[in-house]
Amino acid sequence: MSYVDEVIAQVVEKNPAQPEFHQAVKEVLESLRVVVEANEEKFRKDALLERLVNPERQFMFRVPWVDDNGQVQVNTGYRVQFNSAIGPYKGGLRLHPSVNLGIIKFLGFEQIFKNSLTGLPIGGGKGGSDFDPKGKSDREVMAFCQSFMTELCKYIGADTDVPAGDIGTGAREIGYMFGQYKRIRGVYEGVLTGKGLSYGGSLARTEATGYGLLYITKEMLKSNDIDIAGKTIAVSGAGNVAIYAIQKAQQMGAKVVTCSDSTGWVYDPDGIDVAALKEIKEVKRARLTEYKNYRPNSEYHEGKGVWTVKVDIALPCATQNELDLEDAKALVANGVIAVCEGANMPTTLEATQYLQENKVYFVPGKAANAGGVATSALEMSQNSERLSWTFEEVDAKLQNIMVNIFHNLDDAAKKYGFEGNYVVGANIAGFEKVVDAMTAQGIC
Ligand code: NDP
Ligand code: 2IT
Repeated sequence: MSYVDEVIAQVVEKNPAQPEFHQAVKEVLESLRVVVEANEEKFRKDALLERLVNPERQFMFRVPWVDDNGQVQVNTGYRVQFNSAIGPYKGGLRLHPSVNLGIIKFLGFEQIFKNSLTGLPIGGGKGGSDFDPKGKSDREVMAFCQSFMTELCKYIGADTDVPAGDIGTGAREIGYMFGQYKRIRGVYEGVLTGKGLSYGGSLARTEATGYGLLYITKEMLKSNDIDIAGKTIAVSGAGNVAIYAIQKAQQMGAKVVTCSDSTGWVYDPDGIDVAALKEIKEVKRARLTEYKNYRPNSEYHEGKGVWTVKVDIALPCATQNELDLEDAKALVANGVIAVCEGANMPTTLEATQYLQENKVYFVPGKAANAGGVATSALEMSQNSERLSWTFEEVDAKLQNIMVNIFHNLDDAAKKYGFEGNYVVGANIAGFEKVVDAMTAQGIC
């Protein structure tokens, strides 16, 4: 059995009931086959792949908090410190009822290669809890966040591990967590990113993931002689990534006709009204059913359906495995040109393969959504020098980073004979720097 197959089999056997983690490992290791085979003897001797797929450290802890009825609730908290070869652990905190160890491990594993692709000195980590912020009062969210940080603060720090937002963790939650960290540890430091602007946050971090997705999408299309202006786009999700992806797509002259949340989706033939979407999701924290009140010409549908709309470009920006083989077939039948992932692993392995076989340009999340964590790293830099850069300065750096990511992965794909396969390109380009750093640092 080849070394890659051996390690994949080990991961499946040793991590039962963690299908998302298996999926992420399979995608990465399959892509690395060509590099691993060229170095098989050395990598095997050094157990390089075994070290790559085993987190350096993982924490699971009890998070008790009191709800508005005086009832004690108990959630589970997680932080997986996956790989610190190229910098302090860096990655978001997901708050969603579906969170479990396997989900956090898949996200932490992806984060290693994503962070490497940014070219910035950040290692891979991820955390979160099965707490559901939806429908909770501000006081309940604060009680949860304070309890969560009371334990988490023992393991993180500006030079060791720097968490940030993800699904369910936005500016409000980061604020409550930062306050509790400062109170317990007694240090004012950049231990979290995505902070508010009044206490060390970076301009453009809120917009960064969505904007970055569009910067790389535009660059990828340009290098294939396609102009993004005038294209029709389907976006899924209606959260942080989706909102700013829609905004930037519109600024680039494209028309985004859909968005979605966990209960339904919107089709707006005139193009999504970003101001309305922001008010519904960021201010009122309401459902998308409200969108029709702002735009009578739009349609609201219960359930799933974004990928059935005829579009040129699809940008999945909600959650993992939200675009399956059936969706990929519908997109291809409707003539889709490109799929670029705003979310982490939103496309199943079968769907990815089908899209690639049908000549759809496909940019994987670890490259396409890296603008968020890249800008988090820029927030860390600003915190370290105790200065704040302008929006234009941060945005210009972000654009530069996304353009470089595209060319690095495009070049890596070409170098190994996989021209146009951006999945292989991203995994190899991300892997090379991590392997270099791991090898230089000896067996650890
Ligand atoms: P938000 O919580 O702001 O928004 C998530 C959106 O996706 C919401 O519209 C939510 O609907 C929908 N959603 C979440 N879970 C599900 C589900 N199980 N089924 C259907 N819809 C769902 O999160 P973000 O926008 O920050 O994150 C979206 C994706 O982007 C995630 O995969 C995240 O890991 C990834 N990402 C985020 C980055 C960031 O900087 N925030 C950076 C890089 C990647 P509802 O409101 O109904 O829950
Ligand atoms: O998946 C991701 O890259 C994020 N949720 C952002 C992580 C970060 O540290 O900004």
